[in-house]
Amino acid sequence: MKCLWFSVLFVTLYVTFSSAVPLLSEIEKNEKDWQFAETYLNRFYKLEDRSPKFAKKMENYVSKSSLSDKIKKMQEFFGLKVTGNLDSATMEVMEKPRCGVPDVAEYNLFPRKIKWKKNNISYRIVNYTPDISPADVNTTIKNAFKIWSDVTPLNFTKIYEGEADIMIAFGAQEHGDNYPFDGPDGLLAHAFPPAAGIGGDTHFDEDETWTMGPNGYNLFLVAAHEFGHALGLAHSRDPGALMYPTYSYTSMDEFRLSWDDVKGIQALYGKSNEVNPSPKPPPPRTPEKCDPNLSFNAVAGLRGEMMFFKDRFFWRRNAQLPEVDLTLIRSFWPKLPARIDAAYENRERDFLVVFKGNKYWAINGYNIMPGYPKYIYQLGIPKSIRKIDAAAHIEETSKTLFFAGDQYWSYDEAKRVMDEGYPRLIADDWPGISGRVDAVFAQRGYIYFFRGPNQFPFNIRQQQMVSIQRINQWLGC
Ligand code: TQI
Ligand code: ZN
Ligand code: ZN
Repeated sequence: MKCLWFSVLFVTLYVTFSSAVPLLSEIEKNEKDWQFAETYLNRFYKLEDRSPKFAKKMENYVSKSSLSDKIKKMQEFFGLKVTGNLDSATMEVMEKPRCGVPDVAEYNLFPRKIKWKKNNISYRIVNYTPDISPADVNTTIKNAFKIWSDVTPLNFTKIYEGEADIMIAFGAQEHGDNYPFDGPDGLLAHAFPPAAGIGGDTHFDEDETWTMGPNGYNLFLVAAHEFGHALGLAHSRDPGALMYPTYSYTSMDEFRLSWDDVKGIQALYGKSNEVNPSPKPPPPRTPEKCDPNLSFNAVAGLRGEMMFFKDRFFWRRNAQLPEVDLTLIRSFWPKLPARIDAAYENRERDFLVVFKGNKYWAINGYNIMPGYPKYIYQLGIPKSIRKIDAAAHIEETSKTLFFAGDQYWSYDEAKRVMDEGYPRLIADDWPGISGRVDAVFAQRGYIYFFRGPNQFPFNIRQQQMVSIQRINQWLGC
């Protein structure tokens, strides 16, 4: 696993983003590499303003960073020599296919697997934020430790005086460790890797607004992430992991450590030694784009890109970019559910429509339009239909097709009513497509039916299927 020295990395990050940026040395290869690198780095090392609140906080980390900074960040992440230059070793990593295999883990440990050499770890809350009641801070910190003790042999004990292994404090600007905070935005918190003294200590920036809910910064989420660092975890490349370096709000009772987080912490401390653990669902795994058994929940266009929805995520495919981008649905649309049933884009009106169960949402950009969610029966789908399987908008006719079971409906977007004579059997009008579908997508005279790992492109005008293909071809596999 690629390793990161917290202090070296932290200083590098801090110095990198605050000092004059060294000019890039002569590009060792041709212009093509330069453009490839820029695309790669913008794709993988740029915190766009997706979760409006948090990304703004990170902007002094990223938006001021030039390409050289992004190259440094990428070199740090992959354990390469940090030069900021586009050297051959760096190009080699960028060109390596990022196509994962089903059990790849993306977590990272600090160098030499720094860890606590004991299982009983003490913590002390040295002071409190005025933003949250002390009782709620106590509960939140206890819960943030519990997510890690639940999956390891670790026990966390709170002490009220003296030196604990993990000293927890709120502070602003320079607060005693030469890693000053920076006022609102930017740094939110930091934690030192396991070691005596300052090791494990975790500090929260008092200039942030700490909350128990979705506004400001959720103390539970940030603390859970920081305690991952305090136990020896660096950042993960898995966008579904708590240790992935991007904030996206989840309520405490919905929160689950990802499979990648659990694998990472158990690589350090082993599994929980609880004798009769209450049966718990397995930690959620992030879908692998090249998994031969992959299936989609929904497929839709979005402003020229394609969106492939799966579980909590979507892959975003831009035909101009070499790689698809895996993102948490909630980092774009915090109020949308995971595991959606169907989605389509109405390009004429520039909105995306997402379906789950008997509800649907109309989305414009990052915003859910007022008055949503609505109920699918309001579109004219019978109340007996509890959910739809797929939806596709056909631009040429401005009709939207809804698929449920072995039936489908045609909705006239212009008149905003369901067409007469529906539902019809899918098999009658789309020969070769028998039974239910996972997702449907229409573009340029073709309608693509997705079922399990296969897709069935259909030529609409000729009313015939043209081939059977694997769905992960869309994801570059
Ligand atoms: N603080 C960084 C962090 O805790 C400090 C840091 C930067 C770091 N690079 C590191 C720690 C590498 C260990 C290894 O990640 S932060 C998040 C995010 C921050 C960021 O204020 O940027 C969270 C604090 F990005 F994951 F949301 C908490 Cl949850
Ligand atoms: Zn500090
Ligand atoms: Zn972090």
